[in-house]
Amino acid sequence: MMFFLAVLFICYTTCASQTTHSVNAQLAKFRSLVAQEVDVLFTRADANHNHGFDVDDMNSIFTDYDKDNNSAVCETEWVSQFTHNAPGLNLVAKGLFLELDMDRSGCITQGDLQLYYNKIDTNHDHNVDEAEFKAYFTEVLTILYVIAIETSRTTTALPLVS
Ligand SMILES: [Ca+2]
Ligand SMILES: [Ca+2]
Ligand SMILES: [Ca+2]
Repeated sequence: MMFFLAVLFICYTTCASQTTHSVNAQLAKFRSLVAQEVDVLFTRADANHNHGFDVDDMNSIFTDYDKDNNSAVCETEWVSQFTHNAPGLNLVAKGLFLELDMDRSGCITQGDLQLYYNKIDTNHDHNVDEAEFKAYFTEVLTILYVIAIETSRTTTALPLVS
C-alpha cells in the first residue's frame, strides 16, 4: 500500500510538465495500481476464502476491529487499526469509516454493516460476489486516493510519505 502511494506521489510531482500522452500513460498506471490494491483488499476481506464477500467475512473484520468488544467500531478504533502499519493512510481510513458508518452515529454497528452490505450488493441477490466487491471498491479507492494526493499537495506536511 505504501509503495503504491509513494509511486503515485512521485508520479504526481514529476508528471505535471509532461505531455498528454504521458499523462494518459500515468492514468493507465494509476488505474492498474488501484486494481492491484482492490485485489489485495478483496483477498483480505474474503476471510473464509470462498471467493465471495459474505456475512461471515464481514463479521470477521468487525470482530478484528472491535478491540474493546463493545459491539461497535468507533472512529478512533477504526482509524488506529487501519493505519497500524501505514500511518500515512489516515485520510483513506477516515474516508472508509464515513462510508461504513451509514447512519452517521460515529460508530460502525451491525445495523451499519447490513446497510453497507446491501449497498455493495448492486444486483440485490443478497450476495456480494467478487465482481461486485471489486467494482464498488475500485470506485471508492480511486476517489479516496485522489483526495489524499490533493491533500498532500496542498499541505506542507506530506501525509502520504512516512
Ligand atoms: Ca469497539
Ligand atoms: Ca453507525
Ligand atoms: Ca450480488
